[in-house]
Amino acid sequence: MHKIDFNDRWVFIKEGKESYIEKEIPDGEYITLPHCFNGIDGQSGDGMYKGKTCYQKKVALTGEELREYHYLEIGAASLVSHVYINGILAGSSRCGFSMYRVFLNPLLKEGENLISIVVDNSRFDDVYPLMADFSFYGGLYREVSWITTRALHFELLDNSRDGMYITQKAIKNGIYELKIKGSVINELHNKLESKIKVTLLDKEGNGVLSKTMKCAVIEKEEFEFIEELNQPRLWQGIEDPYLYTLKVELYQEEQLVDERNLEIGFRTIEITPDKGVFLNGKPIKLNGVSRHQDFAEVGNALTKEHMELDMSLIKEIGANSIRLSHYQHHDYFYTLCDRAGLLVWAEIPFISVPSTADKENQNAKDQLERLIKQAYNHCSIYCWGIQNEITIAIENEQIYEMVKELAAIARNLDAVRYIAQANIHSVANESSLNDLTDFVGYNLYYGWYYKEMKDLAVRLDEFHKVRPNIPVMVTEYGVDTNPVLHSYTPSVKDYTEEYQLLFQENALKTFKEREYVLGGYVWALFDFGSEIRNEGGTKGKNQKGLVTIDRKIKKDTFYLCKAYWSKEKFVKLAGSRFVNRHQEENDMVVLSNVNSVKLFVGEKMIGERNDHEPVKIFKGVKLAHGENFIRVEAVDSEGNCYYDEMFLNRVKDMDLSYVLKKTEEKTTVTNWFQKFDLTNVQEVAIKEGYYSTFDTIEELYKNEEAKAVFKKYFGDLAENPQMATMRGLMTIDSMSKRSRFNIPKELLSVINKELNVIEKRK
Ligand code: GCB
Repeated sequence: MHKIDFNDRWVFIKEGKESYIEKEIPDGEYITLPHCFNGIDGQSGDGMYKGKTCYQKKVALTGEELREYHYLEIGAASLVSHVYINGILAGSSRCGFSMYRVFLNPLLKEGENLISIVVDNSRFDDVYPLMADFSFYGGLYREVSWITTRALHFELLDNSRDGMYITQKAIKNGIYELKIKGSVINELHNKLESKIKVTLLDKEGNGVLSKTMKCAVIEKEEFEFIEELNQPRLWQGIEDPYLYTLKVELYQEEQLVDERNLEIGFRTIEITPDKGVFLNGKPIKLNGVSRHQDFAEVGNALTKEHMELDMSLIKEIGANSIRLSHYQHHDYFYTLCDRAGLLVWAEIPFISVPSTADKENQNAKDQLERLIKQAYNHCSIYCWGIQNEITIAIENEQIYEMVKELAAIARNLDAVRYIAQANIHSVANESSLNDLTDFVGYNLYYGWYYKEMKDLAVRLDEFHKVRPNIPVMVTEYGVDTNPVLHSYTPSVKDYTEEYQLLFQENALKTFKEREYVLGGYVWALFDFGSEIRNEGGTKGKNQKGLVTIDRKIKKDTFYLCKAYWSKEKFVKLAGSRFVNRHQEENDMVVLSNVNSVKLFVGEKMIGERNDHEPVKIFKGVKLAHGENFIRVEAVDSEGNCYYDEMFLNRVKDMDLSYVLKKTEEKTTVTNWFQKFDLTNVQEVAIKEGYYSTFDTIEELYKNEEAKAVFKKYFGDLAENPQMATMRGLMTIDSMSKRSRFNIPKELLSVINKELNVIEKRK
C-alpha cells in the first residue's frame, strides 16, 4: 500500500448545488485540508452555518496508473458526506467522526478525473449527535489520503484502519499472548500464493519474535497468528510507556507488496469495585482530564501541531488518563496517548437523546463499530464508552435495550477491553442501566448545576453502598470559569477562577479519600465551542476548561491539578489575574508539589510552610497601597529552587470588571412555580384516554387545549432550540426528574387535574 497526502488545492464552496456533483465549482475558494467551515461561527454564539457544502479536486491519471488499485481515505467529514467521482456516487458516510475509504477504480478514467465531496452538517434525525453541549462543526476536517495498492494487499474496506487487529493479554506468570488477526485481499480474484511475516521489534530495533505463515488468497483470506511472549517489558502508563513495534509484511513470491508497522504495548488493566484500578497489578487512581477536539478559530480542523500542543499540556498537568469525548478523535491523538502512557476512555456520540427516527439505532451502532475497528490497535485505550447522558430527556426500557445492544456489539468486536457508560446524575443508583456495562461513570456537577460541592462525596458513598459490586468513577465534574472574573468570596455561578479552584480541590480530595472511586475526568481540560451557550460573560463557548480554547491561558486550577498529579516540581501563585485588590488582607494561595515554600511581599518573608499539601494558604497577607511584589520560593529535598512571582495592586475600590454583569443569564432553572398554589394538593388517579403528565410534549402540542396547559406552566420552554429536539421524548413527568427544571412533586398533580380531563381524539 502506498499512501500519499491528498490535502492541497481543494476548491471549496459553502453551498451544495446539485450541479457540483459533476461540474466544476466556478468560483470556489482554494483551501488546504484539514478544513472546517465553522471555525469562527462555531464559537461565536451568534448562529453557525449548517448545511451542504462541496469540496472538489481534480486528479489526472495515466493508463498505466489505472492498472493499479486506488482508494480514497477520508480522515473524517462532518456530519454526513458523499464522495462522487466524475459525477457518480462512489461512497458516503454518516459517521462524522470516523475515517472511511472509497474504492475508486470502477469510476476512474484515463486523463482528468473530478472528485466532489459533498459535506453536510445539517441536523439529521438519525445521525448522532442529535443534541449536545458542543458545536457540531462541519467540514472535511481531517486529512484525505490517496492509497494505491498492488493486487494483493491487507484489507482496506472493512471499516478498520490497519486491516488487522492486535490483541495482547497476560496468560500466566509474565507470559503474554499476542494475537494478530486480519485479512488479505486479492483484487484479481484468481488464486495467489502469499506469505505473511510478523516481526516484533523492541525500541532499539532488535527482533524479539518473528513468524511467517503461507496464505493462498483467491478473493479474501483471513489470517491469524497466536504467539507467546515471555516477560515483555510492560507499558507502564505515564511512568514508562514502553512500546514495541509490530511489523507485518505481506509478500507475493518473495516480493514485499504491503506492510504495516504498528506500535504495541503489553499491559494488564484490572478494574475493581472496591480497590480501584490496577495497571500491571499496581494500583492507579485515574487522574483524568476530558478533551473535546476543537481549537480556537480552526474548529475541529486540527493539525499535528495542535494535537502535540494539547498533549504537551496534558503531560504538563500530569494526568495519567484521558476521556476523549464525545466521539472518535483523530487517530494521531490516540497514537500520542499510546506514546505518553495515558489510559484512554474512548467513546461514541450516543449522547443526550436517542433518535426516534432511527428505531434500530443503526447510526450509533455504525459509529461504535468504526470507533472500535479503527482504534482497536491503540494500547492506551482501556474502555469503550457506549453512551453519555442518554437519559437526559427520559429513562425507559427502550433506552436500556439500546444500551444493551451497544454493549453486546462492543463485546463482540473486542472481547478484552472494558465497556463503560457515563450517566447523568439523575440516573438512580439502583437503576438497571447501571448493570449494563462493566463499570459506570457518573457526570456529577454537585455545587454547580445542583446541590452543593460536599454532595459529591455523599452521592458517591451512597452509590457504593447500594451498588458495592459496580466499579464507579466520576466521568465529568467542573464549573464554567472566565479567567477575567475574580472574587474574595467565591460562590456558585460567579464564574470566577477562585470558585473553580475550590470546586476542583473538593473533587480531588473526594476521589483521593475514597479507594473505591476509580478516579475522575475533569470537565474539561480545554474550553470548547458550544453554539448554544451564552454565559459567564462569553458566548458560544463552554468555559469549564482548565485552559482557554486558544490554549493561551492556564487557569489557576490547571496548577492545582498539576500540584496534585505531576512529578515535575513547580510552584505557582494563584490569583495572578486578580490584580486589583481592594482589601488590605489577602489570603495568598500557593499551588505546589514541593513541600517547603516561603512567601515574600517585596523583600520581606511573611510566611513559611513545610508540608505535603498541594494547596498552601497564607492567610491575611497585608498589602500596601499601590503595587505589591509577591514572590514565592520553593526548595525541594535535593536543594533545587523553584520560583513564581506576581504584582498585585492595592486599590481603594473594588474593581467591578471582576464581577459578572448578570444580564444574559436566563436558563431553564427558575422558581416560577412559586406563583402556583401548591398547598393541599390531592393526588390524581390518571384516566386512560385522556392527556396526562406522562404524554410527550410533542403529543401535548398536537392538541390545542393540552398545549395551552403546558404553556401555562412552562411558557415557551418547549420552543427553545435545545428542548425542541427533546419534545418527542420528554414528558412533564420525565422533566420533573431533572433537578434543573425545579418541578415540585405537587405540581404534577395540579397539572394532571387540568390535563386529565382533555380527551385524546382517536
Ligand atoms: C455534561 C455533558 C457535557 C457538557 C457538560 C456541561 O454532563 O456530558 O457534554 O458539556 O455536562 O458542561 O454541562
